[in-house]
Order: sequence, then C-alpha cells, then structure tokens
Amino acid sequence: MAGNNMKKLNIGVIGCGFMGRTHSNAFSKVTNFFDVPYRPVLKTICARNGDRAQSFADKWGYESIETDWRKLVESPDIDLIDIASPNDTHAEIAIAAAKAGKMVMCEKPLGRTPAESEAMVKAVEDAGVANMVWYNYRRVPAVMLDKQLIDEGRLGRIFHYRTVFLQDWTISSDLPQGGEGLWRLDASVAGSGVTGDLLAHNIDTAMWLNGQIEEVTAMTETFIKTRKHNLTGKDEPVRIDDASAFLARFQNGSLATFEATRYARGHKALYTLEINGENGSIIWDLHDLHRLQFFDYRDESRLRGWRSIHVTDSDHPYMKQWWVPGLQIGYEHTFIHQVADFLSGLGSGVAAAPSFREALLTDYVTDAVLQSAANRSWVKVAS
Ligand code: SOE
Repeated sequence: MAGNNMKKLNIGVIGCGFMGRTHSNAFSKVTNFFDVPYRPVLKTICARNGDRAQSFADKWGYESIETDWRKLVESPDIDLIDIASPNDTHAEIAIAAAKAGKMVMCEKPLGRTPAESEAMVKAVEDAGVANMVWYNYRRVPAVMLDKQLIDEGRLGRIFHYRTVFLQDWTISSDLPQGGEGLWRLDASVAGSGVTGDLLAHNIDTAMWLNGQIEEVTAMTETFIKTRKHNLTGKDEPVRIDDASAFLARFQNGSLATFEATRYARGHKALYTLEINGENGSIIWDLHDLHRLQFFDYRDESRLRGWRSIHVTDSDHPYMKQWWVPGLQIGYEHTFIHQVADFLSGLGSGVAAAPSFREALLTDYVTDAVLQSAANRSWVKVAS
C-alpha cells in the first residue's frame, strides 16, 4: 500500500524497560520494510517516572509522555494500548483498555494466573477489540520455516518434541529481588519464575507447531531461598522457581521434554527445539537463529544427512522484506514481524496469532506445570 494511503494508528506504550524498547523499535520500523495498511504513530510513552518517560520519549520520538496509565487508556488520542510493563500490571491495564474500546497488545505471559488471563480474554472478547500477545519467537524466520515444513507434512507423524531455555544470570546469591529490572525474581509481581518467563515461550511455540499439550509432570527448584528485596531492603524468601523441567504428552500422541533454568552456567539465552517425526527431524537454536537443521529421511540414502539451511533467502518467511539473499537478521526483527502481521490482520480481518485466547492456553500449561511440581503428580491441562 502506498505510504500516503496508510491509515494512522496511534500507539500508547506502557513501560520503558527492555520490552518497551523492543516494541517501540518494532512500531517505528515496520512501515520501512513491510507493506501494511496502517502506520503506527508513537504517540505516548507511559511510565510512573516522568523523567524516565521523557528521556525515553526523546530517544524514540514519542510525541508525548504520561505517568498515569489510566489517563492513557482513556485518552481519545490513542487507538492501541501496548503493555510492556511488569506482569502484575497486565490484567488491570488490559481490562481497562478493552473497556475503553482500545486495541490491546500485551507482553507475555498474559496474566500471572489463569484467572487473570481468563478475565483478560473476556474483556477483549466482550469489547470486540483486536488483541495479541508478544510471543516473538514464532516469528524468527527459521521457526516460521519449521511451521511450514510441519504443516506440509514433511516430518510425518511427530514422535518427540524436545526443548530448553537456559540462562545463568541469577546464580549469584548477592543478586537482590524486586524493583526495576529484577521484578522477575519477585513472585508477587512475576507470577512465577522460569516457568512463566521462559517456558511460556517454549510452550507457545510448541503448541503452535505440534498442537495441544494434554498432561504434564514437572519438577521445579528454588536454589537460592532468600534474597534481599530491593523495595524493602530486607532479606525475604524467594518464591519463584529458579529451574523447571517437565514431561508432556501432546494430543497427537507425541512425547515432550521441556526444561528452563537461570542456573545453567555459560548459557545466556539458549532456546533450542528439536522435533523428531517419522520422515524427518528439525533442530533450531536461538544462538544461531537464522539456521535450521533439517533431516529428511526421504532423501536418496547415499546423500541422506542433516542439512543446515541458512534461512536468509527471499523465499524464506519474511526475508524478502529485508536485505539481499544471504544477509541475516536478528532478535529485534521478530518483534517487527509481529507488528507487521498484526497490522496486516487488521486490514484483512483475519486476526494474527496469538490472540489473548490462544495465549491463555499457554497459561493453562504453565499453571499445570506449577501444580504438578507442587503435588508431584501428573496433571491434566485445562482447555
Ligand atoms: C528473561 O531474562 C528474558 O528477558 C525473558 O523475560 C524474555 O521473554 C526472553 O525472551 C529472554 O529472557
């Protein structure tokens, strides 16, 4: 669509941390690369600290700042509320935004509990507003290529799904919990530890690629039991899961293992997945995100072996919008792809995924994982 014909979509982003940056970047770049029917306008950035909001606005080109999200949500100038603030704010903001008739995009996980997430789903569906959750890893071109290969039946019947998300940034017992940047360690804000923060990504991708998870059995551990809390200055119990591992059965009969931890010394963000099917297998690794390993058993036997596909050609997902074949893209592009798909969905009337309702299914799985770890039993996943 020619630039001048694009309708403007006024965006209000709440939160100017890590995710506020990834989302702002995506909204500001999308029309440079994708032909979409709407042009996002960085209208207002909202954060409690006005100075911080102002310097963020200056850096990213927001037209104005707001320190009270309630005012932003009610503002007639705003079409879409984007929630990039900590997890304990998601439900209240999303529900108010939907009631005010705004489109809502929300950082993952949707709520801290299924009850919060269900209320959020109800709010956007009652209001009939467009909605989406930022599960960005679906939109790595190599992961999207996985999806194409699976949907084309190239792997055949799936037997195994194996996935991890490994980090090492909380090993020091001196690291405090709570407050700016460290709210992920405070269960009252985050909801859970690596189960909601990291495994939610693995689960979202897994169910998108391989269908519904039916039941799980899990174990979790909190290795460091108390940490100083940044807001109280006192040593307080740590109530998040530092590590979480579970076995799962998918509805299609395949078996899975999932593991996430922040105690895997040497790993910063090692998200990997491997899928083994009757006719082939695929492996993907976030540290080498533009490559897809593919084994096709139907190849001529003399030549059979693992192919390492450099997912940078113009017929690979999203890639013709970028540079020239062979030149790769990275993490921030996954967010740009997500906005592009959201805007195209608004234009076509076929909403891009994952919607709040779809993301709720991920929250049902993380909830079953936490229940299973607490009860040391298999737990059926709600649907
Ligand atoms: C945690 O360190 C974190 O930033 C997650 O919150 C993100 O969702 C993940 O993509 C990278 O790791």
